[in-house]
Amino acid sequence: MIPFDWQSTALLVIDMQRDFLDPQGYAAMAGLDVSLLRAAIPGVARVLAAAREAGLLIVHTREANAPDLSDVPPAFMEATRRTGAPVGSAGPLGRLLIRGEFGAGIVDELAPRGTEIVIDKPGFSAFEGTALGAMLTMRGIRSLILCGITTEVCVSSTLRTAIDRGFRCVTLRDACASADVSLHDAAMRMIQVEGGVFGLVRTVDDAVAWLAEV
Ligand code: C5J
Repeated sequence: MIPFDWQSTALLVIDMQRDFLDPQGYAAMAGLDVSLLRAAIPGVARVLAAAREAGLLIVHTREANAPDLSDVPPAFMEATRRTGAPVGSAGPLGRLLIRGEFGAGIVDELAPRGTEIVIDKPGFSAFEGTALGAMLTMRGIRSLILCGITTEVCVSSTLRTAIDRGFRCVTLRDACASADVSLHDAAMRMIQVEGGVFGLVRTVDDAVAWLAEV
């Protein structure tokens, strides 16, 4: 099951934003198959509901950059230019991946509630350039349950930093998604390499069953 003490565990919901999930957002403009990314929504909704019921600390992240683009990692800026959907350019949901724009918001189905933490992050790992680490430490959090998108980019980057920072982690395979299913599967296998160097992989059912008992 999930070998964590619930009082020192947080649910981390990564980048479930319109820019990745809406057919008019950044990911669609960059040529990604948004329908595959949307496959994460039901699983995230289920674990979110169970975590709320159990009173777990919940943190949502958004990949959202400064309007003047000063915090966009150069490699990402260049990559998004190559795909034809540069960060900060105009789209139907507002400027792509920019803080405060409609597209940078979390989809309505998973909208954060008042007591939940929402963190804007300029890069891929939710720990980079944010107060996430300090916030978790202040609240006595030592374990994380991770879900969200994309599996191979922001979920993986965040997971790897969390592991390096000493957090114990469970990643929920059916509450993460990629626009390339083979990358999702490979990322899940990488977590479990060498006995599980990046923690455990579990399902939403596992998490919901665990949360029902806390
Ligand atoms: C990407 C993310 N893929 N949230 N961001 O650019 O994974």
